[in-house]
Amino acid sequence: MANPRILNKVLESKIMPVEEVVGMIPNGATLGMSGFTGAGYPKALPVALAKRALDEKLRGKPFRVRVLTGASTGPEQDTVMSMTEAQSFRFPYQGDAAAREKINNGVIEYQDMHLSHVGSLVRYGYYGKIDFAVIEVTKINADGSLIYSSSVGGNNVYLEHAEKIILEVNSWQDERLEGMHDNFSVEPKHGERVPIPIMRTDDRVGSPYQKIDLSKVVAIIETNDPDRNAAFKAPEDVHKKIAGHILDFLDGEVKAGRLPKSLTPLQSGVGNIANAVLVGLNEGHFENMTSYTEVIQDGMLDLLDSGKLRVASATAFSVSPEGQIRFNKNIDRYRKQIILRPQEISNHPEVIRRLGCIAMNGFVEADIYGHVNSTHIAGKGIENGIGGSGDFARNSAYTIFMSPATAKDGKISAIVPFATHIDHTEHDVHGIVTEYGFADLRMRSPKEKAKEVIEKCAAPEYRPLLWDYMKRAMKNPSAGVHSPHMFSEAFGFHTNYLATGDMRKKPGK
Ligand code: 0RQ
Repeated sequence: MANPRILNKVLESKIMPVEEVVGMIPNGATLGMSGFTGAGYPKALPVALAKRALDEKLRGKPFRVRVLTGASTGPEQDTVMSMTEAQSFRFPYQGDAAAREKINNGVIEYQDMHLSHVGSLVRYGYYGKIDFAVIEVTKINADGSLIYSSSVGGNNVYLEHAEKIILEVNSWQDERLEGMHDNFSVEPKHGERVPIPIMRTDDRVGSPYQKIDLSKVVAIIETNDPDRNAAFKAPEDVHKKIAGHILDFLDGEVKAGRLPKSLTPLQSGVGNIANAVLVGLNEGHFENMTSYTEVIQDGMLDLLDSGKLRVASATAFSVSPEGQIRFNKNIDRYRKQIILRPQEISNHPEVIRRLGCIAMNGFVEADIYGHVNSTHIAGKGIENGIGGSGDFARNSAYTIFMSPATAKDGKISAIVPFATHIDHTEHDVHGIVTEYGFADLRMRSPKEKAKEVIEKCAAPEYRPLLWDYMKRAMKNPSAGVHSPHMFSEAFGFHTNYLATGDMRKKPGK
């Protein structure tokens, strides 16, 4: 029986079982896949690639491919393709435990990249020839144009740039997603770009449909599989306190006349803390807000439901299974309030700067001078990646980073003398928040920032240790005066942790 989601006759004739399609992919191929958070990623071909990698391994033949995506994906892609070592190279973001382990063990090469830069880098050929674009869609129109599914991410770039196209038409995705996407590509060449005409969060500048070169399509795979996003934890006390400090800060900015009562467009990062801040905003008194962000998570749906948020622009959904049910139930209303754009537009510096966004993202560690590490544990192993945090941090009107003050039962302080990896420099960071308070770093010199960060954000048991370092550095002639640092001790917290399992305990003590 004909698939009502595939209305183009030429493309309909290309429907094939996934077992046949996987044979088209040569060892070493580069694939540009859809997918952003656990949304809109291909569900069938990655699993078939993983099986093939195992089969070939048994026969003593290598089979590995290079995988570029929008951002993180779901278990059918990152988990299985990492466990089977089917992916040899991964770009530009991941958030998967199996992928993380293989990356940190050197089995997968990973390049972590600002998400707004992906399009330009791919178009300029830095990743070589893209052999196949593998893109999940909700529907194919009679003219062959595509209706994307629950994410847009880098789809436009991979479809434009790849030699061949494989489409997965997923009947699980709600057909009423039609109309939510706003497809608009940045001019490929540097120097020939024109302004992106987004003046307000809800401006639509492109088309709900994606046109493609139909002659490049080599296969269509039919699927009926759910997106898989993890459920959010209910906000804990620590998260609620962090949210409270942020709300107080924003209140102060409204009172000072620097922000309107509806705030400026919100960008909220991934994870439980970011979601808790959205929950806090829903309980607070700001009204008529908008959001120019990357992902729509449950907290964003709450804000849309309560009417406090008028409109949200993003590139993907990252809703829990419960959130998904709510989304499908109210999709006709959400369609008027939510716009999904390519990640090069959702994260575009020009638009973020024009709108004056309020960026709120999680961090792994921050140092006393306000440098932020979002990505690396003890400066060596990757956690997830920078994602869009850099795009928003550099260009927003307000750049706030948030985290609990400690990790691993207090054995790790998130506030350290010197961050072991720096994703966001002191020049980008306006505020650092933990459950203990909000360090306002605007209008402060490095030494003034250090006082603010230690007093407002560090856990009480770490404050004396941080002051001890800071005071000795200030007296030490070789530590310098502007941003005093003693290189022999700057990573003392980390070397303690590696030696004793606790940043507070020196080896042998
Ligand atoms: O580990 O899962 O084993 O318990 O890191 O930490 O506290 O649950 O916080 O889920 O909000 O994630 C920075 C990772 C925070 C995230 C990060 C361990 C901790 C725990 C997670 P367990 P929490 P969150 C752009 C937004 C970069 C990308 C970004 C992130 C786990 O926010 O990936 O900003 N950000 N994208 O125990 C050792 C430390 C640690 C530590 C935390 N100092 N040392 N382990 N952990 N700090 C826009 C988008 O919308 C995508």
